Amino acid sequence: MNHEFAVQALRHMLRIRLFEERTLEVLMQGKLASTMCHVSIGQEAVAAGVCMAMQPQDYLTSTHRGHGHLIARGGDLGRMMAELMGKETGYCKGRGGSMHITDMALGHLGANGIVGGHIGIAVGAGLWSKLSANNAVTMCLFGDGAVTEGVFHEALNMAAVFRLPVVFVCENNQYAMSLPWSKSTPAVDFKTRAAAYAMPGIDVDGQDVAAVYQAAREAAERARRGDGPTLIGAHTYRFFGHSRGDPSAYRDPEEERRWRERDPIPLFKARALSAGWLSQDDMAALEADARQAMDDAVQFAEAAPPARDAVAFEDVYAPSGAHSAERERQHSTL
Ligand SMILES: Cc1ncc(C[n+]2csc(CCOP(=O)(O)OP(=O)(O)O)c2C)c(N)n1
Repeated sequence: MNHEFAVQALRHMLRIRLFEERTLEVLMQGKLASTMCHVSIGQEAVAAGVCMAMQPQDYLTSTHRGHGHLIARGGDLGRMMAELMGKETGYCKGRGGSMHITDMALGHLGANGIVGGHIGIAVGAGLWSKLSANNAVTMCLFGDGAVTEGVFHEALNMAAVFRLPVVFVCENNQYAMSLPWSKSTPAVDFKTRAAAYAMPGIDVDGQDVAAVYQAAREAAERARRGDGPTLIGAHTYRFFGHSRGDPSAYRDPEEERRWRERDPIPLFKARALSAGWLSQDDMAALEADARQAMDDAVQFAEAAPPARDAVAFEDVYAPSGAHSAERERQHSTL
């Protein structure tokens, strides 16, 4: 923990927070292509801590609430905002929207609207890493709702049996839509759950970016050494409703107040200041820089042409030649 770490951690968290606040603003202005948009405000420390533990060659799989994961991985804010606005210059040429953003150049294998769907994809990536010895670890982020899906069990089981380099991170924000975590599963911590798969489990304070980073880094090092997967439960809270239009009437206002008191950004600022990692000036500069980046992103997106109907069916299938050439290459590597 030092100045460099603090700059990166705060930079990521501020960018996630401001990007999502701007997203809600442009949504209210009717500028998004779809009203389907899930923000992770309150959960920024998980995305930042996990992605900071990654190396350039690593992979990441993400969820319907995934803006923060890509931002912390270094995603392009302009292309993200353009995607949300349904513009030609967006990550998926404006055809995917918030829940399908992918950036293969960053090893980001895609956000996924199917709860738990990408846990299987992460295991596939982990298997590829093991077979090709590419020294990559896959960070697999999912919500607490995914823990009760069948694929969670199948994926952890297979990753454990093959000792795959995958780090499973449950971003436990306490609710799957309106279903509280306490009502969806018995009160078992992640350390105990992981023991059923003979892998280490870590329960961590998801509002503490340094703690998340340490847990993710330890797990990534273990995976890279060839010692197999780890399950991390990062306990956090979404400050807003499930998606736009959800006033969270099912939540106790007192519970919301308690969690908002543990907002990861002010918590980290106070710690960084008292430890001497950051000065007030450093923090003001980071905030100004993030605000400018949001203005640039919105401007880039607004200036772009809308997605074209004519390309709606492009990129759905790989060209047959390219597909078989790639398969041949992979088979020869195996
Ligand atoms: C397989 C599947 N079942 C149901 C849904 C509908 N759905 C969308 S988000 C969601 C809740 C997911 O909760 P969680 O995994 O905890 O993530 P969070 O929204 O809290 O980030 C549900 C049930 C879906 N998209 N996919």
